[in-house]
Amino acid sequence: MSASNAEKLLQGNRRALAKAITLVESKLDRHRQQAQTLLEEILPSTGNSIRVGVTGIPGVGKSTFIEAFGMLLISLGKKVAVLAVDPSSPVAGGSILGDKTRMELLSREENAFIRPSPSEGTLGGVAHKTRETILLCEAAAYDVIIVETVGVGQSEYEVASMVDFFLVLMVPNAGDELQGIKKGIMELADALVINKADGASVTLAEQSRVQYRNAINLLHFTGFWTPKVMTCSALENDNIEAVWAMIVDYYFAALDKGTFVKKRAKQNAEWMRRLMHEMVELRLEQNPDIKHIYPQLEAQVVNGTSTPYAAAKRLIDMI
Ligand SMILES: Nc1nc2c(ncn2[C@@H]2O[C@H](COP(=O)(O)OP(=O)(O)OP(=O)(O)O)[C@@H](O)[C@H]2O)c(=O)[nH]1
Ligand SMILES: [Mg+2]
Repeated sequence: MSASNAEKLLQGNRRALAKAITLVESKLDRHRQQAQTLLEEILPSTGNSIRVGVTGIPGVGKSTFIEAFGMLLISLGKKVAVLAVDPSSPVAGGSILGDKTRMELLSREENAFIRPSPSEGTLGGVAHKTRETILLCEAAAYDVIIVETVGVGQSEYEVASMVDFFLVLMVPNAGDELQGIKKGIMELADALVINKADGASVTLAEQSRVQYRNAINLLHFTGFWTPKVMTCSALENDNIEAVWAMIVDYYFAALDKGTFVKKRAKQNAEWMRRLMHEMVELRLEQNPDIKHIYPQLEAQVVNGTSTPYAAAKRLIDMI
């Protein structure tokens, strides 16, 4: 990418941003180096956004919610980026946000940038280059970055580890209230938002809210923030402002307590660890000696002349 492209990116040019994201997602060696140079160049202009993760089971209303939420932010004069992280699970069948139609209004806004997730998988992770993409969007002066993922598989953990605020969308449900939610998710969430609180579901949504709130109280959170539980209707654009107000509250409280900065620092340390693992895996795959001897060692393991441990150890020692 030429210097002028980096400049255009910093000026908020959308084409330059799209190009930069394509560059960081590229698996070609020479692109990787260019991407690294670009990321270092823009680094001083990053960090100035609120990063919001949005997750929920298929059909909960993520796209509808992000459309309503995004339009609200646009009306407040914010620039909004929407990024998607695909779960590794084939359940979702590839790229989410493929249905840009569900964000019809938002996708037409000059101050909105919607980036679907690349559909192929990456080495050892579901996150593709979402962290790098967040930085690029920040360099292009986006104020709120929404990272969407479908609540199946491991992607929620990935997304929670790269955002400031993690929002879990729920549907109103009766009976065994906690059925639809994985226990771990409750500990990741900064807010549970029960969507579709409209029409005949208003009462049920309210009942769900009380039950989730009670469940959260049982978890005895000790930090400065206890996850909030609220209801909204993305379809009817109801209570969406309250969701934003809650995130703003969190933001200022977290800044004030110093936890905002600490959380990001911890996330960076975790990111470094992940990158190290990714690099080791890449080296293993690209090492010509390993490539050469691998089939032999595998055959030995299969026919019982070598133990899996001994074979793996021999390969690792070749790095
Ligand atoms: N009644 C009601 N329906 C809603 C609401 N939000 C979304 N829906 C409907 O629920 C269905 C699914 O909404 P989506 O926004 O596509 O849900 P999603 O979570 O993005 O679904 P996937 O992309 O498949 O994971 C659509 O028919 C929406 O119109 C809401 O607040 N109230
Ligand atoms: Mg959707």
